[in-house]
Amino acid sequence: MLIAVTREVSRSIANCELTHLSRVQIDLELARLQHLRYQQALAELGCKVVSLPEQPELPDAVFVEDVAIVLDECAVITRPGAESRRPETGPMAEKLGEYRKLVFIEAPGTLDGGDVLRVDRTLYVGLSGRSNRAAIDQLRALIAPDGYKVNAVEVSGCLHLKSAVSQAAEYTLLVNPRWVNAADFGDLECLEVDPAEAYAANSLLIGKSIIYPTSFPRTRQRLEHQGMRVMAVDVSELQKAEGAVTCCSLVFEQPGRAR
Ligand code: CIR
Repeated sequence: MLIAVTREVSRSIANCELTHLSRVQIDLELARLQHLRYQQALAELGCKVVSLPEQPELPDAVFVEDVAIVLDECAVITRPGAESRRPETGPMAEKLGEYRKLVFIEAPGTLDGGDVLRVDRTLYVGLSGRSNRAAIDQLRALIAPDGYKVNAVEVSGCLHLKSAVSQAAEYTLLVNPRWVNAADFGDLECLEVDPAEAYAANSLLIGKSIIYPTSFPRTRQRLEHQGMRVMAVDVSELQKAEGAVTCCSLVFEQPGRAR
């Protein structure tokens, strides 16, 4: 069974971190409604949604992806690059401890889960404004004994690696080639976003379907043309907080699969 851990949208989301976007007004009620629909999409695709309560004082806490990386063998609790986000990790560690052994990224390492793209037993980790080499080295040491490879990837022009590239099918990545070099991903097939839709490279693969924002119709057409099953969700308000679809959940097998 797949578990999807989510967290309700904070009433303080208007004070979220912003790096590449200008602050515009966020409609909190609409953000919550969109988040609910997103969770319904996860449930429709077979996930058991474990929805955690709002953290009112932590504006970005809805973006749970950034505070942990859940593998079959353990959950890595990150040390987010933005200091304002570090208090999000404790409560998530408590929850994930119910499912996995916990390991931790420590100072001077900084790592956001949004910078980690896992394909089978390879983790591509973005060197971004949020994640550094010290954390990548720690991550490698923590999970190499379980047979994982950790590859650092240069990323520029966007917040996280997964703003630039995400998994759209078993061996296919959706990529914005202006922000990341497709050659860094070996033999994986790369489908490019439509050039008019820079932010369109973030899709959430669940089984053989993808949860995907309604705001990128041109790239969606490309995906559907490749035969991919797209479940479109409107996440306009979360996008104003520089969020996307992967960042609002932590999806993992319960229990972890035996190797
Ligand atoms: C931040 O800047 O940390 C949040 N406002 C957005 C985080 C989005 N996370 C993600 O895409 N993994």
